[in-house]
Amino acid sequence: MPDGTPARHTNNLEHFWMPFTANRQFKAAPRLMVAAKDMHYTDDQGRQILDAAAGMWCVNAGHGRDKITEAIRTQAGIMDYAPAFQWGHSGAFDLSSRLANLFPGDLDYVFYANSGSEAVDTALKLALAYHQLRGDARRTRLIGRERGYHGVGIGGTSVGGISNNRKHFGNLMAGTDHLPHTHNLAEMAFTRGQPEWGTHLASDLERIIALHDASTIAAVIIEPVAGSTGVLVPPKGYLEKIRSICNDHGILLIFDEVITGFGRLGDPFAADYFGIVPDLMTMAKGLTNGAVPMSAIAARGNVYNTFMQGPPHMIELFHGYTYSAHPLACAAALATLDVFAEEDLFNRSRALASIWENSIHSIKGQRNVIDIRNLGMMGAIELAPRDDAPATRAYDVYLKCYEKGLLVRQAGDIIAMSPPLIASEAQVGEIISILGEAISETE
Ligand code: PXG
Repeated sequence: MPDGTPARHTNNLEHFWMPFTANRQFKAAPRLMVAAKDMHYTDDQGRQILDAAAGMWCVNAGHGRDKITEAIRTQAGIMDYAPAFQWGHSGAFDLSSRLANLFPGDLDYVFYANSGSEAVDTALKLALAYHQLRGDARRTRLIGRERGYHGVGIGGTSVGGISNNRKHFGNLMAGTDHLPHTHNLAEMAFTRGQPEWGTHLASDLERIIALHDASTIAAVIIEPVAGSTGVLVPPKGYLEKIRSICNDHGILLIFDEVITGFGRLGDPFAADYFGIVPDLMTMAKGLTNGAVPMSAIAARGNVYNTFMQGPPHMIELFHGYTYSAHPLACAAALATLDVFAEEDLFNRSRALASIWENSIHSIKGQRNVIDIRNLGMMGAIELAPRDDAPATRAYDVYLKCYEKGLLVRQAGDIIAMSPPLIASEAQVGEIISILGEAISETE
């Protein structure tokens, strides 16, 4: 220690309380990464690990992209930080114009936060305030969906639908309800792309509206393709029906595009892919290629303009973060958008998606595989749970993959994947071949 007192703690693995991790299990057999470039991580043993997860769904352009690294380095040397409250810097305005051009429809305004969780809680607050400012203050109810993941803020946890993420945290927000999820193995196992079955489940929104009355509902939040829970692809016509029910009842529709944004489905956003314009859209992850934390909320003109009504000297929205539109994040995001454009990565993603689909479905027939699903460059394989030991089979597959040099994600008994959009055809083949081996070697 600089002041001469002996260190109280040695540098070991004990003190980092790891998020969403079995801390004791991990620390007994750690997996430590030391470098990352393009499609690979390097671990502390010097092994190369093929990244089939884009880190955690975020490194869409692959790791260590020079242009992005250089932009961050340059910005750090020029101006490390600038407040975004009553103050500005050009990066924030440049980025917002670029994003507004990329967004579908009249999603023309951008608010910044630092994580998907903050983006979601911001979007929920915007929905509440929007209705209040319109004089419709009874609209306070927020509707999510079973198995939905909207981050870990109290708002996102409340509209989220993953039981483990909710059950330890008390009552959460009052006045939420949940649509049913759309997963049904009997009806849709091994579907390529969007299932035919399940469109009718959107009508449950009508049931929820009938129960609570439309006049009490502010917004519906939905992942266009549910990611974290293990890739649930929306049935054909489902999202369209949700949009039209929301329209009929004056309810805002929020698309949580934290995973689906920035080319994952071969379009800039899932909203483009499905041809649906939500009222608010959250994004994070791919926005900076994972290089600097940043998230954003896109709002339609009518939402933004609802706030721009009082005297011009008044702050219109009492909300924001110290690091909203952080200069390093703006620089990273601008460079990321350049990389996406220069390499035509969204179209590349679309072209690769059919190869991905054929490749992932080739695993059908392997032991314990009960479903395979895909859309764009997302995919998942569901395994039969072991009797009395749910999630252990997929965890074993996940570990075997790691030992064989492949990073995937595990959610319960599901293996989920989202390779960087720069993956070669050969690397897609390698991902599926290693995963297939790991599955076949797992009891
Ligand atoms: N919304 C969605 C749709 C997400 O997928 C968040 C919000 C929250 O983002 P932050 O940045 O606060 O984590 C997410 C995050 C996984 C996995 O293994 C998924 C996420 C994060 C980490 C792991 O599926 N999604």
